[in-house]
Amino acid sequence: MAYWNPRIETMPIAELKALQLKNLKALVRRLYDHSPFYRQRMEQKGVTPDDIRSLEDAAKLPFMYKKDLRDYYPDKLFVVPKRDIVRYHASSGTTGKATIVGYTRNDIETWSESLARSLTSIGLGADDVVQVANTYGLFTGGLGFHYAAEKIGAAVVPASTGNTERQIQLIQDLGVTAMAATPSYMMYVGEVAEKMGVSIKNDTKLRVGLLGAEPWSDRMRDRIQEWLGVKGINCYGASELSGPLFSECADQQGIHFWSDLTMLEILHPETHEPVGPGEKGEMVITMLTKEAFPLIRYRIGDISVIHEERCSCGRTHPRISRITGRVDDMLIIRGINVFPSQVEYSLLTNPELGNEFQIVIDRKGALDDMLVRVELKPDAFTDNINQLNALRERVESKLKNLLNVGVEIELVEPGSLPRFEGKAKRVLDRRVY
Ligand code: DLL
Repeated sequence: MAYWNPRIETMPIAELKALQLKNLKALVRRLYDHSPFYRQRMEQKGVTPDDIRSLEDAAKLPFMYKKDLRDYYPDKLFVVPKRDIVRYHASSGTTGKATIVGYTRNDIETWSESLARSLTSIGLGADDVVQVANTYGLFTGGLGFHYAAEKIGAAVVPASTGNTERQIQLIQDLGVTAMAATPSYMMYVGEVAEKMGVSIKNDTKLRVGLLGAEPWSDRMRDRIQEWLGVKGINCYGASELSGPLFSECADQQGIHFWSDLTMLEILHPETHEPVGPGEKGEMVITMLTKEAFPLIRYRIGDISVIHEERCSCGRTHPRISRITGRVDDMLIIRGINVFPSQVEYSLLTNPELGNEFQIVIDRKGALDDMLVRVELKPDAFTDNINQLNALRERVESKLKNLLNVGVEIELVEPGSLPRFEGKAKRVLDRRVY
């Protein structure tokens, strides 16, 4: 079993917890002294850095929410001078504005180190050829896997998304052994390969899928394994945390969370009090060493379970089970985060449209399809097809520009969509994972 950083990865649990506490104390002190936002939040809760004497004391610290990221857009939560920022990434916020994340040089280094440990734990190394089929750009998937794969000495094929036939050609010609992608794109690659007369299992060296950025199931993992001969490794992360940061090891017993870099709590779904290992709840993440954009007790919204016993691979850091859902209404369409509130925000900028809409998500073949049905206002209702088509195209392109994902719009008659007495149910998610 190879380790990237054996001393840290196999550190005795007590020592690891001591290191985690040391890093937590330093983080709280730094933010109390240098971040007006965190200082104010801590004062509101009546907590000072001196109150943090054990890991349990973290429960005294204030939470941070996605809403805070929006309220302090774009960089008001950064705690380093602008000249120390070397990179920005962004991901969708709950309304029109994206969430911006800034990185110092050390932040990029820590991010790559975290994922390099994960890639090594799967058994990847200098002999591997890693095709990165996650989007390069503001999304963190592409560059995240790129830097980590280079760090472990693998050869990177920076294919990004799309042009699937060429991806398959490259897999064959360059002897690609691992591919980073969303699980649904991995399946799509399998489908296109079959149409081209290529069997991923028999005609290529592809054996590992670094898959994540969207929910998927054990069933889908087994299908990818049996059909394509590709071991589906679950990879987890988020732009606010830096990007893809963690994965399962080759033993596939949960996603290793590096405790020297992060602190993970699981909250009871109703009381929001921390629960123990083995109990399902909402994940709350503290990034212990991030410089530009640190996070204390960030309510990321994902639901999982933590396991603390040492893994069969020898690593002592805790693991989480597959993400089973979210506490909010965030949808993930082709790996891209979409909030129904963003859809509403964009639709309402069109004076011809009414207030009622419905989002229908389907999985046709391997990839997600999103349809938005929206009511016309009575005075915009017409049987002039050209006029309606022009309106539909305008609404579609506005929405696509905001969400970064293709959407089909269906304009419907005023009053034809369901009305709700209680909470509106605007999303019909028909996907089966
Ligand atoms: O999805 C980063 C990433 C890239 C992770 C590539 C893994 C692989 P965001 O776009 O900010 O960042 O979305 C983060 O995606 O809070 C989860 O809800 C969801 N998510 C990420 N990985 C998984 C996974 C990237 N393995 C949000 N299973 C997170 C289920 C996942 N959901």
